[in-house]
Amino acid sequence: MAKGTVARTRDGADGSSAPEPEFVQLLTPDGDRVDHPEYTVDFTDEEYRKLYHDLVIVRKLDAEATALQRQGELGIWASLLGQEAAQVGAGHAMRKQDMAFPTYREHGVLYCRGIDPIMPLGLFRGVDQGGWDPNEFKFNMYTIVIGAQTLHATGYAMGITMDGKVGGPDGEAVIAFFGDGATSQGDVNEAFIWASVFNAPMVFFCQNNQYAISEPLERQTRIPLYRRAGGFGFPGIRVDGNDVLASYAVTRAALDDARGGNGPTMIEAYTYRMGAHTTSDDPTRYRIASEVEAWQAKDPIKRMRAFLTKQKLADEAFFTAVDEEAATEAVSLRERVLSLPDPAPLQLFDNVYPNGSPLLDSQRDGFTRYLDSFAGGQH
Ligand SMILES: Cc1ncc(C[n+]2csc(CCOP(=O)(O)OP(=O)(O)O)c2C)c(N)n1
Ligand SMILES: [Mg+2]
Repeated sequence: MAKGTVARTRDGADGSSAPEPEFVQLLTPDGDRVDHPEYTVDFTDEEYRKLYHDLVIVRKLDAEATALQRQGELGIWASLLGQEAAQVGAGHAMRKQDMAFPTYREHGVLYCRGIDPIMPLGLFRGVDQGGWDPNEFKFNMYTIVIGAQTLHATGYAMGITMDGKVGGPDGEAVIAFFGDGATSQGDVNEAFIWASVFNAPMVFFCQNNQYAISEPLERQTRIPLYRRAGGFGFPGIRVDGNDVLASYAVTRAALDDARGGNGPTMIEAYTYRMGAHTTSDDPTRYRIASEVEAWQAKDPIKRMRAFLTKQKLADEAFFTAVDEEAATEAVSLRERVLSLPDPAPLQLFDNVYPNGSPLLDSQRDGFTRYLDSFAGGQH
């Protein structure tokens, strides 16, 4: 190499043409259980089945939401198709006292937190501003502003430390979800620094689904994302994001580490966004079909089903029952979405500030006069 030139490695950073990246994997795409020197899981048979159950339900509800959007019942929908294992693994890894800060795509984590799946649909239908109580479910509101939630999460995690709730198995930890594209945001890099220097009880969970809308990963980074953490002074680890067992094991260990006072970890869940960015996007314009097909072979649900079958942990009757339950849940979701009432126009001004504000009051007065100007003045 010529003097002064820097070796540039791009391993894993150029999408599907790259060799399979190194990551923690406990379940191969064929459903075979493999060992890892540091990570393992110890589920009961029932718990393995529950993971499969949640993967299937979450995918079905997501498909129903996409259909509802296509029929004009939602304004937009951001599908999690392909990312179920990353999310269900991480969702189950959280302990009750842990707090999550999601993006707009974390429907799988939301489901694992016990939140009614109707809640995000109200948001995407434009009839409410979220619906769930973040404190009750320990799951913050969806955040559309890319990366912003990582700073909110870090501030929250620093607060946990100040409240003396870190240390020991009952300690609290925080997990922030974000995408590969978000790693290019200033907010995320600032969050890394704050979390690092204040040793915050944080897990940064990056779902690398290979795209930020149409921008491929190679436009965000020249090194694997998990290696960014090292530069900020905390560990980074890459996990097979289509392997629910690995996602669980790695996230559980990182959260326990954080709650024990050992500071932040970055997890890169290596996965793929099988659908469009949102229902407003057409991915056929910027990626080729063979890439999608290659990822289909790594499907998170198929491999868990293969595992359950090979291990004789479930039979056809079980799989059919789960599919039937998912179908019933989807019908119920659809019915409930269609009957969501439209909010009164002035409700827009509720819940903005706890004690109101003069500016908001004048805006509300102006909007009231505008509404009154219509015949009948009904609002
Ligand atoms: C601050 C900010 N800039 C731009 C956008 C527009 N935007 C919405 S989603 C998105 C891409 C995010 O990609 P990634 O972080 O990889 O998450 P993914 O959607 O793939 O889950 C962008 C640029 C935004 N919402 N917020
Ligand atoms: Mg992405």
